[in-house]
Amino acid sequence: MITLYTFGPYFGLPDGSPFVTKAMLLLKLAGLAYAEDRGGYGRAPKGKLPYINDDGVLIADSTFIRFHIEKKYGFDFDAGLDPAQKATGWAVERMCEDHLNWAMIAARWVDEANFAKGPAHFFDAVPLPIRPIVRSLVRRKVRSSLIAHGFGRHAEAEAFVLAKRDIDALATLLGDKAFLMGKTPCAADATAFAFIAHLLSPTFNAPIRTAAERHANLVAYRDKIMRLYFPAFA
Ligand SMILES: N[C@@H](CCC(=O)N[C@@H](CS)C(=O)NCC(=O)O)C(=O)O
Repeated sequence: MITLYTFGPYFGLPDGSPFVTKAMLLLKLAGLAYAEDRGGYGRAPKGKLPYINDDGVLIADSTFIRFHIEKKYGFDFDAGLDPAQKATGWAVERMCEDHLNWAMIAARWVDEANFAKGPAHFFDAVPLPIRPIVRSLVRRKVRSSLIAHGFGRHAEAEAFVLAKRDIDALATLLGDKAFLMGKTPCAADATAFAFIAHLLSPTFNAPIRTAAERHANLVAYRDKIMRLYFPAFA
């Protein structure tokens, strides 16, 4: 029995976090049934979601969830790919998770209007007297992490130049293929889908959303994977 710890659906998406969305798709691609639990954040082994509990074994981090699925269930997400395709897939994952993600965090957590429509709602369940305090403490923590990483030190226009490169690279790599590496989804599709779906969320007004919307293939890819694996959100 696998339990996936999640934030829950937000912004018209299966989860408010792209990393949780990625983990959901990995489990679905591997054909593994799982239950969702929205109450695990406080006990997260690495202080972040997602993590899973697989028959008593805790695995934290979406990539380690992938490795766990591959090892325990013998499911090879990259079956049929040649070494260069596997390397490209890995590079795509790192680009989305460790670069493009920061642009998305900035668009959601720094921009006032987007914050109010988006992440501010993560705290709706916090009792009212302390809600604004918790909300602003977490927001300050996120801003500090943007500075610590370095992405948050760029001017908005500079950050956009960098993020647009990522988005354009995703669109170029996908081309007119069904999935990133051809006719079958691979591990990198779980990451790419999660980030493209989050970028395209209509909740947020941001140049990175417009840049993604300009690529018809990215929109069609999001729509197709949503229909296939998350029909309730299609
Ligand atoms: N490397 C991690 C990243 C996970 C991550 O950044 N999760 C964020 C949500 S998008 C989180 O739980 N943040 C809460 C916090 O940092 O307190 C993974 O792949 O699972």
